[in-house]
Amino acid sequence: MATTIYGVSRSRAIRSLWAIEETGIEYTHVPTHFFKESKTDEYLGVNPNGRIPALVDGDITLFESMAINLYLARTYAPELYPSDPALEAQVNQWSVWGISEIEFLQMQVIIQIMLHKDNMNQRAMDEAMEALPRPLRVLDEHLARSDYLLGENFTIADLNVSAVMLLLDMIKFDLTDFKNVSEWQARCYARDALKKAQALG
Ligand SMILES: N[C@@H](CCC(=O)N[C@@H](CS)C(=O)NCC(=O)O)C(=O)O
Repeated sequence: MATTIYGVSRSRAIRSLWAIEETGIEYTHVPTHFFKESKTDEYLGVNPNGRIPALVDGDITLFESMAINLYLARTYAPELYPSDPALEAQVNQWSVWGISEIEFLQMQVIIQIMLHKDNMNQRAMDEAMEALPRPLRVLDEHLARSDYLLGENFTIADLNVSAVMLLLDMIKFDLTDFKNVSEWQARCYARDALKKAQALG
């Protein structure tokens, strides 16, 4: 069965490139850039949103990084995906939390830096930076109890949340007050699969 993943590593596609590297399956990487290449008719046939990442795995075509990652882990990396429904619910909880509580805020800042750099809305940036400690405190307190989000082992929940948070570096958010978060990030970011995904371009 042929597996193809679309997207460049310096984008949100890193999340799914990291996940597919964790599975160890064979796949084809099509380094689709998010400006022009994601708007071709051919690519729009894969992801009608014109965004990266996207995955084609045999008969299945998927967009949305979190959905792709949950599918990849459940199908090809069961060690990263708990079978117990209560733990699976926590995987879903943290994955949704990452995009709704962290990504939403950090994107407010990134949009200003990347798209409006000559006319930045400083107030929007300040408000987002001031709002970030609230979810980060929740994460920090949770990680005081265990090395990873679901306990002692790295799971797709850790990958999904920490991959979202790769962008915190770009906005130079100071994590000094969130020691458990920084230590957990270091554990997650030391994984070989992430390094391989980052090297894909
Ligand atoms: N919610 C989507 C967001 C994907 C997304 O917005 N990707 C950006 C690159 S970081 C993109 O393709 N942008 C092109 C565009 O918005 O036209 C996901 O997580 O997969």
